[in-house]
Amino acid sequence: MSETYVEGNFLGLPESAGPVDLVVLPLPYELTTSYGQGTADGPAACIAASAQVEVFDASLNEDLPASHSIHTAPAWEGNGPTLASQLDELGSYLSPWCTGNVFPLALGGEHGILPPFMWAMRHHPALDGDLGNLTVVQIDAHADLRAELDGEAFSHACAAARSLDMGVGRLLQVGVRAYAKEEAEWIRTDERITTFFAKDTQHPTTGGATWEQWIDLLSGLSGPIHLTIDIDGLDASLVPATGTPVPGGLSFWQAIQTIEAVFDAPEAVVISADVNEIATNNHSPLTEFTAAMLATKTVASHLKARKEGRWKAMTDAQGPVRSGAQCTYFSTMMNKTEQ
Ligand SMILES: [Mn+2]
Repeated sequence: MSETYVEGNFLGLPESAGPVDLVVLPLPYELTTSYGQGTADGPAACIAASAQVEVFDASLNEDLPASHSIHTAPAWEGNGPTLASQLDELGSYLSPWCTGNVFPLALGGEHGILPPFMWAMRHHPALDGDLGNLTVVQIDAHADLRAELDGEAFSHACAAARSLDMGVGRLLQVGVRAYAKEEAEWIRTDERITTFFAKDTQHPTTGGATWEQWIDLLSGLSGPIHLTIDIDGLDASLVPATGTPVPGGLSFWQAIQTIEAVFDAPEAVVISADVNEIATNNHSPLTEFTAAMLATKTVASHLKARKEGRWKAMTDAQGPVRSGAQCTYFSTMMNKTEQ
C-alpha cells in the first residue's frame, strides 16, 4: 500500500494536476451477463482490492507509479434505456482517452465493453485510421465468437465477433474451453483468428510445450495491440465470483506471463487494455483481488514498456479534463438491422 492512500483511486494513488500518463477507467456495465450477477460492482471492488496489492513490481524494479501520473477516472455512469444507447455511451466515455497521449486501462463490467472500446480506439494515431492494423490478444474461457446469444448480437458472448466485424485485423485467444460448434467452425476457418485452447495449454503432459508456443507467438508480434483480459480465462478457483467461472483455466502465473510477453514483445506496442467480468460475492474477496493483481501487472508492464522505449506519446500531453467524439455507431447500426 502506498503511504498516502486515496480511497476510490486505483492502488490508492494520489492524483497529480499535470498531464495523465495512464488512466484507469471503471466501466460498471452489466446488461447481458449470463447467470452471474455483480459485474456492475466489479470495477469498484477491484479498485478497493487494489489497496492490498503491493506497489513494488519486480520486473520494473520500482514502486508504482514509478514517477508517472496514474489517473482513476470517475466511473462510467450510463443509464441509456437500450443496449444500443448504453454501448454508445460507453464509446463516448472512452473516446477522450484513446488519443495516443495516455494509456487507457478499462475495468469491466461485462465483456460487452470490447466493441465500444474498439469504436473509441479506431482513430488512435497508432492505427492509422484502420482497426485492421490492430491485433487483439484475448484471455478468456469463452471464444466470444457467437453470432448472437438470446437474440442479442452485442451480448458479452459475442464481444470478439463484433470486434472482428468492426474491422479488427487479428485475434489471438488463450484459455478458451467453453464454446459452441459455430465458434469452433469460425476459429477453424477464419485466418484472422488464432486460438490456443485450454485443453492443449493445460494438458497434463504436453501443455508445457504448447504454452511455450503461445509465449513465442506473443513475443514475435508486431504493431499495435489491445489486450483484453476476461478474468474467467483464469481457472475458476482463482475467480469464483466472475459471471461464468469455468474449471480448467489458466494459472495465475500463465496470465502474468501472457501480460508480460505482449508488453515485452520488441516489435509490438500495447496501446490499450481492459480487465473485465470482474464481480464480487460475499464469500471471498479473491475474485476482485485477482483482477486487481492482473490490472496492476498491466500498469507495471506498460510503464516498463515506456521506460524501455516501446511506448511513446503520439499526441500532445493532456490533463484529466478532456472531450471526445460522440458515439452513435451502435444505435445507428441496430436501427439498420431492425429495419
Ligand atoms: Mn469474454
